Amino acid sequence: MLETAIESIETVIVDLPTIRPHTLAMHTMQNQTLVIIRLRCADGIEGIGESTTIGGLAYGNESPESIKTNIDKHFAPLLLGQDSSNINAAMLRVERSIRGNTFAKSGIETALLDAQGKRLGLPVSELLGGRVRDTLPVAWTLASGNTEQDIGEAQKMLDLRRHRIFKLKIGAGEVSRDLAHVIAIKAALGDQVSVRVDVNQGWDEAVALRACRILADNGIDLIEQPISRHNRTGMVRLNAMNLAPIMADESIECVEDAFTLAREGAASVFALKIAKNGGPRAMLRAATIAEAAGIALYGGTMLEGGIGTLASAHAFVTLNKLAWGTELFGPLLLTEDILGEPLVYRDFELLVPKTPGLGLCLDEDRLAFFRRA
Ligand code: MUC
Ligand code: MG
Repeated sequence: MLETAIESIETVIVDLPTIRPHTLAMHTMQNQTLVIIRLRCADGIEGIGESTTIGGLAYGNESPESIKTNIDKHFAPLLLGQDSSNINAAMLRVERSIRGNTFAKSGIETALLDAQGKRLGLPVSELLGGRVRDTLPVAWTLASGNTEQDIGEAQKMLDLRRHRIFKLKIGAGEVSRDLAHVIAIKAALGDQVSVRVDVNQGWDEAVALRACRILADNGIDLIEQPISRHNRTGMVRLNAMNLAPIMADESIECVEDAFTLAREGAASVFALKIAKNGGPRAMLRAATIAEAAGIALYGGTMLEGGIGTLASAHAFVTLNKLAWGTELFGPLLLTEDILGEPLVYRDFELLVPKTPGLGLCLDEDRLAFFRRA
């Protein structure tokens, strides 16, 4: 048997509490559910991946349970016995037989990259062509649902020197109340911070036309996914108004969406996410399309734990330009960790490890404790 053959793929669902309820337009999170992938090879190397979404099926087309079932029943039989060191061939084999399922694909590709990095003694960033920076700026999302609490939380983050970019989750509530909430937070935090909003598709175009203008007039730097992902021409019209920059998030469900949005001029910033594109390498293909079209980049998250966060980080550090920074704060939203060592956040940035693979190890006891029965 080939030394680098894949011998087994195990999926583990882990439920972890959040530090507070996290309210998005479509769902309020009380905890986060991670799907951990353990890909073991004949040479004894284990690659670790993560496929995580938000709110069951509230955000994307895959749930933690469907991700686990689909990897167990469909991905694993395709991959067992295949060469884990040839990531192109392994992912092509997956791509030929499995439509969509980008979240599951992302976790599998991450595990392959981690395994190969460990085998070669290289960080994943080097497998992806090499890093151009060692740290990444990290935004924090204010989503307690309460204006005063959000202001206090932002001030604490500034004092800790952990975050100075804040993203506000709006779109679920009454529009005038949402706008007042955002304006109050921006006024309290002042010009030393960047305040942005994520509407998570919550508005129709008529509301967005008025609301985006008010947000821009009040110093909001970036407006993420104001309207439905299906209303692409509406995104084009909003983008053409040249108010605050419009960022596409849910509009990008695959690399091909990135091309369509770029061609049509639907956004001036793209939120890049490994889960939405089908893995770190697929995400970098979307980034290349954006760069060629003159669209600025932002390192997004599906609020993954440490594994998915580091997989994203290793890919983001290879990008020439990341004008809008990242929001790789997922592990900081959780009260518990399943990694041996927590990720290092310092001076408003995340440090990306230089040790082989993703640069992490699992805490087996904590994983056993938090895994779903
Ligand atoms: C999203 O839509 O961007 C990212 C940060 C956060 O709080 O929610 C996510 C999802
Ligand atoms: Mg978003």
